Amino acid sequence: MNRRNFLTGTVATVAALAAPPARPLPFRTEVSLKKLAAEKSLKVSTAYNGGGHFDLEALILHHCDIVTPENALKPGFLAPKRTINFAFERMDGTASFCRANGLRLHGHTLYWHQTQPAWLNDAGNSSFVRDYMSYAGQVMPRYGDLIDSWDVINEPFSDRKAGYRKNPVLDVHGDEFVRFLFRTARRAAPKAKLLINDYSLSCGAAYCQRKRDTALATVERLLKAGMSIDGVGLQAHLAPTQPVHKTPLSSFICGLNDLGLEVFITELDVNDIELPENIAKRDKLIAAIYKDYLGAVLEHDNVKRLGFWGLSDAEHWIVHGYAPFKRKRGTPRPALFDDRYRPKPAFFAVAEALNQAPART
Ligand code: 9MR
Repeated sequence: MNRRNFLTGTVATVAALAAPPARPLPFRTEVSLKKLAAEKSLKVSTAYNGGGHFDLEALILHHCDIVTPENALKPGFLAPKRTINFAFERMDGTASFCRANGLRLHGHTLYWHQTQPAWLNDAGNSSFVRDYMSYAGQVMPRYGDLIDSWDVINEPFSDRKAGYRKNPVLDVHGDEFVRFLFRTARRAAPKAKLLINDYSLSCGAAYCQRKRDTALATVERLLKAGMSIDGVGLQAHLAPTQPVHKTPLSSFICGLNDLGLEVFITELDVNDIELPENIAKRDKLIAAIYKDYLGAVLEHDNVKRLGFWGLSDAEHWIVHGYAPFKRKRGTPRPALFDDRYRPKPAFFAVAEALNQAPART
């Protein structure tokens, strides 16, 4: 082999390593959500719980740019007790899958009251600040080459009153705690976009309006106090019982834009509670909910990412996990693909919404 052949061979080998062969999809389709989204300057993400699901990974590669570890980056998962041996195995597996296939990561989450371990949830503890900084310093840089963004704090706002939810740190230390978390995150993940992420921001009911008002007022106050925040994550766990109200949702997104903030749809899915049992009818109604929602959000230039909380019914929290409300008869069908990874009307509705979205900058 001469030098030229050797070099060409090396380049080909490196290229082969960098771009593994496409995986066969469990069904045939040319439509790729990430390609449609790219035409509108949007990225597509999905939650994935890791564990090497071959068919699901093929779907993720075909449709997504970014993976959100569904559970593996939660403090309660990584370090349920004070320890120096964090449970990195599941997350390392997901990171390898992303690294090998050119996918990026969305970090979820640095703080979430619901699964927070006690040792990272007591601001009265004299080692709390040191513990949190050390936790962030161990976890965030480990995936720094892959991370695009972090939910620095997840679900901080109350469902019952204006302001933060009642819990051991937020209720007592409020802004001070949030500013500490963002400072810590900025230090440990300097290249990542840093977000506040929350739910119940899309509906027309009074409690959704209160949360939107609280979110907007809070980020404005934090920005004025000098906190460095890049955007807000809209979870978008939708349900026919909490219909999306386009006008207030749009003015919320515009309000965030006026503050210079980006918006990330982070956890889109549809809970089919109270929809008919007949699958064809149900799927059509689910698809319409996806389409209506995207019709409301995609026209805004500051919406930068379309994120699903799982692509398939085969591994979906509403089907298999704990969901606070769930249909009584018939298995839920919340995702774009069914439990055999076949596209459902919701998938085609999302593709159509992306096609119809106005050109964006
Ligand atoms: O989908 C996640 C499920 O597998 C977990 O059991 C649960 C508790 O850790 O969290 C679910 O994900 C939630 C996300 O982290 C925050 N927003 C609401 C999501 C659905 O409950």
